[in-house]
Amino acid sequence: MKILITGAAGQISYSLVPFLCERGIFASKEKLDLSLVEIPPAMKKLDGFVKELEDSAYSSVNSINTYDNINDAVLDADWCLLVGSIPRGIVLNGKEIKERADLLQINGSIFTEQGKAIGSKAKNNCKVLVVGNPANTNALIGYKNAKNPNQLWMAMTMLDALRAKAQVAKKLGCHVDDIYRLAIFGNHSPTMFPDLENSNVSGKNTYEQIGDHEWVENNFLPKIQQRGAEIIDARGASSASSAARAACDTVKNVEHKTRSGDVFNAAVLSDGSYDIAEGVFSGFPLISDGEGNIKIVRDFNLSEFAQSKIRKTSNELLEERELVKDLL
Ligand code: NAX
Repeated sequence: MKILITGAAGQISYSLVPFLCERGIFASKEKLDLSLVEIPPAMKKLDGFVKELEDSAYSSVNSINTYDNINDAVLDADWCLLVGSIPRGIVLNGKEIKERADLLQINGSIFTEQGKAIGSKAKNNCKVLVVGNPANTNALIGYKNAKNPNQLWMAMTMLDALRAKAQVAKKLGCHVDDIYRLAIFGNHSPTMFPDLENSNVSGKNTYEQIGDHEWVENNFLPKIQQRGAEIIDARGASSASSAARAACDTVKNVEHKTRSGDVFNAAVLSDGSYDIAEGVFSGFPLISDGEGNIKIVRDFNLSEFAQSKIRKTSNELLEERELVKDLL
């Protein structure tokens, strides 16, 4: 199994790579060939991380190679985890990148190149998870440039789902594992919509058990939508350990059959389900058959409240697509 990870010297990868090396994440029992990609200035830091990985002596790992460009790294890859991107607020050529449009353009050029490399050189059944923000639109750019419809492209919304489950578990005093069918719709941004109305805890409807719409709308929703900012405020850095765990969980959920009656979360190419604009990458409830096939679950009933929130996030995805249309 060849696993490619970009942004490998960054803070998410520092937790993500060790998580992936634990047994039981991938369905295959094959040992892992890790293909770690960084930009040239970060190669020394990456070498330091590789020394630590070697010192961890993982029995699941066959080889570890580092690259300063994706083209050499991606040959025959089974999975590509695209974590590397340019964060908002960075100063490039003396100008601070503050606007979403600028960020989309800069990262767009990264994902154009990465998409082309993955489409032509990775395996035909390669699975790609985009973590680097703006993740949904980066995934769209990568997918369009890959021009290889056999490959599965996704953007990460699992962290939003895990955050939502943690808050529900606190509210209801249940365990996170008892929560089923909790879905994140839309963009991985503050417009994303975590739906509780189709979720259940040990068979009983989650929304009804909470029984407090005011809490759902004015406490839970903003909490999940703004959780990233809350972490940055407290830690002085963005979520890393939890993001790594969510990326690893996404891989595990794609690789293994979804437990009966449940869904998992990622953003995939919209086919227009739930009136989300066709052709954008949107969060949906998904199931996996454990053999590399995932499907959107289409039996969620959405209230007028849910539909209005989903329209908003769908419109934001359309706006983002418009901003990068020259890259598609
Ligand atoms: P870091 O800045 O610590 O690491 C990013 C790494 O990517 C750096 O080492 C950088 O050198 C590298 N990089 C940049 N361009 C590259 C390229 N073209 N090829 C290879 N490597 C490249 O950021 P980190 O905290 O690890 O976050 C990574 C990304 O995840 C950010 O875009 C961040 O916004 C995003 N996140 C996404 C989340 C999600 O749920 N989808 C949640 C967590 C996180 O905020």
